[in-house]
Amino acid sequence: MELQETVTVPTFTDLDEDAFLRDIYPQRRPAVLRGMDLGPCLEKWTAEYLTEKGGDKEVKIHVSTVPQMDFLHKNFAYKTLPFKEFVKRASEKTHCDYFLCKDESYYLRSLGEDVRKEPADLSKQFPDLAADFHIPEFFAPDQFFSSVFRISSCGLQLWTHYDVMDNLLAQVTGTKRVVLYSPQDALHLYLSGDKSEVLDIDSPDLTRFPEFVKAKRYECVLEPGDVLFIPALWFHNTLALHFGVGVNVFWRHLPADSYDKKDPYGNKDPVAAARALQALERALHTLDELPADYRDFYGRRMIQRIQKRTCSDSQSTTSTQQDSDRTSPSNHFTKPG
Ligand SMILES: O=C(O)CCC(=O)C(=O)O
Repeated sequence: MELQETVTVPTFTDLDEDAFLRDIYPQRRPAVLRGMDLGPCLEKWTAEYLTEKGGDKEVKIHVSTVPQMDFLHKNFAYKTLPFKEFVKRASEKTHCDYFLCKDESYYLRSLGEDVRKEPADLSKQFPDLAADFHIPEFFAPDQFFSSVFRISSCGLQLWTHYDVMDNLLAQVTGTKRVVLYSPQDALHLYLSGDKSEVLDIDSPDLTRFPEFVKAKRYECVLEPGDVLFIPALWFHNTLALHFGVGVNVFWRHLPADSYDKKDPYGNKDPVAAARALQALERALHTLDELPADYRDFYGRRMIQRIQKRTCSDSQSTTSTQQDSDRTSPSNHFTKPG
């Protein structure tokens, strides 16, 4: 694919908490942090060690006949295996024991004890291994949301999606390519909920997804010991270049009550955003009362109003109360119910 602008995510070496909070965090842009103290996991977490220490705990995993996992069309199956058997299979290329085919791919995104209610926490689900991993102290303890094991077969690619919390993705074993897109490119990513419909980001079908070339691609390759800061709402797509073990840590950077309380994954839209989206659905439903040419006209007026009011790269920031009064006879779009 030509034309898509590509940017390398900047790498910062030996940053301490003060430098991160002063120089990186406020930019709200991804950054690779190198040389952090992640603890003994860096030497210890081989497939053999994880197999031995992780034990027989049952884990729910994704298994797929192809390495490119697709959540929208569900080209994978959820299966359960003892942790040590899962690690063995994820670290080998072909399997004697398998579910779907000899060279199937595996992925673990660890879950909480009660998967519907509790976020994943390494210290609860894998206490023996958690002691090996030191979480970078870049946020207050009460902002902590979850720590999630990410273990993948070589070649495993995870679909492009966003999460609603700030995230440090630590690569412990193996290397991983990560491609990111800014939240400001959301309209070029063909979203279905929190996921992009463009599955093959390296060779996209531009007949189906012509706008995708306009999305700026941010890219990095994480080496063992690297930590990628993924600000909330930044889209990311990961590709394991080897058998890979990592941990990611989500933390809340908005006030705690902004988040959906029933969200063990950290990917439900903030409460106010969910309400606004519902209000939009109601507004669209109301437009259905009109003939097509009126729907088209008022739809365009709504788009203009939304752009002016919300997009930081439109003129909205300079729009006056007079503009806003002129474009909207009533203010009901600004106060979703
Ligand atoms: O590293 C991976 O496998 C996926 C990471 C991810 O999606 C995340 O940290 O939110």
